[in-house]
Amino acid sequence: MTLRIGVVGTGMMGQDHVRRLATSVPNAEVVAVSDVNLEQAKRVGEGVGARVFSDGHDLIGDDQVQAVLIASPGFTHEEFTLACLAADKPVLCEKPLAPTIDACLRVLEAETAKPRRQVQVGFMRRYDDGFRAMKEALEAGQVGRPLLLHCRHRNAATPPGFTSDLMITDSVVHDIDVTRWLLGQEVVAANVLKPRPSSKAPEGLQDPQLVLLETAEGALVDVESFVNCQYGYDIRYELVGETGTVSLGELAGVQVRQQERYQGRIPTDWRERFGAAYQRELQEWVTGVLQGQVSGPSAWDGYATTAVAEAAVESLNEDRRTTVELVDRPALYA
Ligand code: ISE
Repeated sequence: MTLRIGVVGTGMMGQDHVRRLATSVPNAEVVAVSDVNLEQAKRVGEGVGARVFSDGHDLIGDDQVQAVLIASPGFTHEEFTLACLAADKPVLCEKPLAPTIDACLRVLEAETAKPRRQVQVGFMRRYDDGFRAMKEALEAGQVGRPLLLHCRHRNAATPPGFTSDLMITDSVVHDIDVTRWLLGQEVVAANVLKPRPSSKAPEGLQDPQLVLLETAEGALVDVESFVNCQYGYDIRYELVGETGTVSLGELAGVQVRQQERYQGRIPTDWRERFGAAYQRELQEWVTGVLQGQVSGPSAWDGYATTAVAEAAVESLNEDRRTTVELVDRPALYA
């Protein structure tokens, strides 16, 4: 059986997903792509023999399309996800589920009217071997009760127009999701500290930031978000428990020791660092949908993460600790 997929958005991530779905995910076929940039959509669509639309709604309504992957800009996610729910089509939506709490709640409302989950959010770190091993070590009791989580999230450079708020809503959202998933606790408060901005960052960008999160059971999480670090894409984690620590391997691949030096590769960006995670994410999504179930990160995860991100942005802009209030978790996401 093959899942016929439509991909909304053919920018950087859309192209990456189309290529992977078309070439290396078993039982997946990309039958349609859409983008407001029609020329780009045509180039991407022609490469895989897909039909091409300029409007994502037309793609979602197309009879050939059985399931939808949304990789368009964040502000369009709500309308396309709601359209997929209205058309009864499973959807994998890139993060964020939607940029505001209210928009996420509208998606929750639409999905909870259904008997089963249909929405998955693209928090791909949950599919990474290293992140999974950290969670397994914690759950096996190897380090005792978790107390602290140190997260480093560095990008080499930002695209034009990147803002201080986006450092949280575009980047730190992943660390918020990992915190909730790894520790199995909601985040209840945020406090953003602002060191001296790097002279290598564009004028006016508060880069780096230190985002402090407090969890419901009192663990503390510090996230360094540094998006113009210059040297590559660098993700590091250390979980500190009562009896030990778990660290995420720093560098993927091999390290060469030679002539009194050692060398290893630092990824260029997240597509390289998390390539295997994206692969597994798509594969599990396709297999699940073909079996009639969607089980990856849920719309609830998307909502909770956006709620924490909103609180953190408020802290960033108002220089104070902010708290997070979530609505009751609907039974669909128990
Ligand atoms: C980017 O949009 C992503 O989603 C990456 O996973 C993240 O690490 C990066 O910081 C974001 O800009």
